[in-house]
Amino acid sequence: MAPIVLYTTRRTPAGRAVEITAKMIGLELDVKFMDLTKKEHMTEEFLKMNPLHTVPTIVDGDVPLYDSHAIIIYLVSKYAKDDKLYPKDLVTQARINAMLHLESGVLFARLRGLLEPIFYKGCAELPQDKMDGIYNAYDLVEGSLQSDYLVGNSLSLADISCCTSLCLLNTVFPVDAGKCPKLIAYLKRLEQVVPDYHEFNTVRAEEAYTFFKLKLEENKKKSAALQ
Ligand SMILES: N[C@@H](CCC(=O)N[C@@H](CS)C(=O)NCC(=O)O)C(=O)O
Repeated sequence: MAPIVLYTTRRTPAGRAVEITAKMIGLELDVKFMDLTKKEHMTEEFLKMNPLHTVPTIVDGDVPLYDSHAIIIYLVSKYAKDDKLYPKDLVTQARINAMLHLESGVLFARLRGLLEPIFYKGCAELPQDKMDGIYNAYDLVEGSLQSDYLVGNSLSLADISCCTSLCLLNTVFPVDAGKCPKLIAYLKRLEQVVPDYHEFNTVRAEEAYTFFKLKLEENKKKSAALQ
């Protein structure tokens, strides 16, 4: 069987969640890194696979699927040897799903709301209300951490999904250890238990941070030159 193809970028948290999930269940992927600045996700061919033009997108056989949360549930349900990452128990699944929605609707959405205008739209500043939204998101995760992991006492898709955005957020906007000690300890724990955390999260988040600083500086110079 040909490996599942993953269209993604090195920096995207959503794509990294798919890479980590595949690694954890021993699934080989044919990873194709795309360049969104060259609009490779807006081609007719890509839009046929994913009309939302987002990465990650996978193609399993001849079936294209998109949205990281949908993809990681699909991969574990279809290919994992056991259900540890997404237990069949419906209450546990509902709790994991709630955290996947937190990742999608709060963590990733607020991260994207801040970074995208800088990466792609020439924005030269970080609006305070958006920064406040990031620190409020940290408080929400702090409050959600009732044990070592987001759901129950073992690593699940909730952690795999949330840690990708959290790692990048924490690199760019460091978590205050005084205000969110559980979150800091949680991220350190995940560094130990998620396979290749350093490569998938730390290194890639640093790459995003470098790009962020470069673009912010470039945008500030352009905006100053216009005044
Ligand atoms: N909810 C989606 C979000 C994916 C997403 O927005 N990815 C960004 C890259 S970080 C993207 O593809 N942006 C291009 C676009 O929206 O046109 C997921 O989890 O897969």
